[in-house]
Amino acid sequence: MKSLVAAVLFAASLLLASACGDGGEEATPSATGTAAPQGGSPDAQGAAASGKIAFASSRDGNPEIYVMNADGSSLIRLTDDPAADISPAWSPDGSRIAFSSDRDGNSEIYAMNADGSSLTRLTEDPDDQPALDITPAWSPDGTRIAFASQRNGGGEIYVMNADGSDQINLTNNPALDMNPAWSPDGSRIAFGTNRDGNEEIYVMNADGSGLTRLTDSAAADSLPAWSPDGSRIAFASDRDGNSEIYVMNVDGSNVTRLTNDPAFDGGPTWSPDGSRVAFHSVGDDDVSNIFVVNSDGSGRAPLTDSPTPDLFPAWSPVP
Ligand SMILES: [Ca+2]
Ligand SMILES: [Ca+2]
Ligand SMILES: [Ca+2]
Ligand SMILES: [Ca+2]
Repeated sequence: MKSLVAAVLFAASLLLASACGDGGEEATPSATGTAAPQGGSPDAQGAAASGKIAFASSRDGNPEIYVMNADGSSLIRLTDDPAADISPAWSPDGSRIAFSSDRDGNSEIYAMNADGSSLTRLTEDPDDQPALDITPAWSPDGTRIAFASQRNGGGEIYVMNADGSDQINLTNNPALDMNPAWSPDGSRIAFGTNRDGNEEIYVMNADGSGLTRLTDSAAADSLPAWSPDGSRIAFASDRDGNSEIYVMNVDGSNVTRLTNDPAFDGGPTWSPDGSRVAFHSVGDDDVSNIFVVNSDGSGRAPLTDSPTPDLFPAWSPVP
């Protein structure tokens, strides 16, 4: 079965891996591979950069997890493994980062300290039943981690304790359910699903009940991210011709577009104060970099400028 979950993962891995072949010549060392924002950045317009942003990048040869300051400075690599390490997600206190990696044969969820130490594997599928376990999301109280898994054949949203115990599925639908995102009060989980024929954003209670659809477009609506105050959800959609970042109220109303450009914009993540949204954007050079935009759509600016793809930004919830 060639699922969309797999396609998304493979597409991301391909993006990350695409520059590996020629990454040896021009690739800059990680310490200098990040562009400090220039004059046109949101910082220059008055908003203070705060917190840290984790992301995946293949700038050192294969997909690894990195962290940088929210202004793009002080880049540090956290993982060092030949496997694809992707989809970082912060614990609410900023002390741990969950991510997915296929370093043990098939994609599993792992967690490490925010400095890369104390790595722990949280999921483990039987050898004869390898399944993708991807896109972790930490609950706001730090006790649980939601993720998407194909272990039951389709793609479902699961939740487990933060130590990997008590793994249960919250969705049970032949369609592909993916990319869970917790509401800041922990009561609800938004996610993407193609159960209506194309991808839409849904929300459910944290126990899987109360399922509600938030988007209704013929386009692919995906990758929900809850604003820190709980009032809005950012997401990616190609409803206007190419993938852009949008924001809507949590009941699906009042959709506004934050980006408007030919690039493929995806993977939104909010700053701790809700004033800005970081995302990845694939430009004319087919390389993805991390960008930031003010939450009113102004001040779009790059945070990274790497010849290799940078993807899956995750803004630390700690300012
Ligand atoms: Ca790696
Ligand atoms: Ca797995
Ligand atoms: Ca749709
Ligand atoms: Ca775009």
